[in-house]
Amino acid sequence: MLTIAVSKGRIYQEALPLLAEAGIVPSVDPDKSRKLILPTERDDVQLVIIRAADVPTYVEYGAADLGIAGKDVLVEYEGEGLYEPLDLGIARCRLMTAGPPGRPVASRRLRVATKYVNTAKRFFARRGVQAEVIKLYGSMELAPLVGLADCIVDLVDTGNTLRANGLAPQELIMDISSRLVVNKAAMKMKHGPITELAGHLARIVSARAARER
Ligand code: PRT
Ligand code: MG
Repeated sequence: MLTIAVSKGRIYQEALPLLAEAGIVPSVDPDKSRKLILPTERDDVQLVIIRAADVPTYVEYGAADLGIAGKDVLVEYEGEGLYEPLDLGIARCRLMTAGPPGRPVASRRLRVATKYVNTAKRFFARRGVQAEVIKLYGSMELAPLVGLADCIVDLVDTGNTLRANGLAPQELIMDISSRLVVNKAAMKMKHGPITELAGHLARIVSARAARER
């Protein structure tokens, strides 16, 4: 049995057609069911539905053999027990700094609000900027509006969320897409089925990319 960890939101929506092309079709709709383990039409594959940020943990500890996770989550996780064999090219966005347009550079240490604490610290350290990073769990856009922070580090897609809150994108930290991740021990123990699935997904992804060109 192969167990694949996927989060329920936009990654699931975009992963579903990819998985379906590889013959993996859940036999229950997670939006209509409270089940967290979804059997699929392939009796050798099941999905577990978890929070996006928990995917690397499940895969690193071998509770799932494979997972699909955003590069933002993987970079922030800083784990060591994961292979990342394939960029699935889905759930694309950019990890950016953002803040009120035209605000003068803070005279004190820059205060940054984000849920990507490790990534933000590394980004500002690399540029030699003294930053105090404040951990938030959501609604980062609010922080500069109420004086909690000078800027934020968050994901940007259309930019509508920033604009709606009077913020502007500033610097690109990295381009984001979702990746296939694999548990290291499973890669040895279930080498055949995992490389077969990863290979199948890789062919689907490159066929898609060729169509988009
Ligand atoms: O929902 P839950 O709290 O469990 O976790 P989650 O919110 O992290 O899950 P989900 O499904 O919302 O997002 C999971 C993954 O999707 C992220 O880790 C990214 O890899 C990827 N992704 C791609 C995005 C976006 N695009 C995105 N735009 N995740 C979030 N956003 C948010 C962003 O945080 C901001 O609030 O959308 C807003 C910006 O969008 P625009 O279009 O207004 O710029
Ligand atoms: Mg969400």
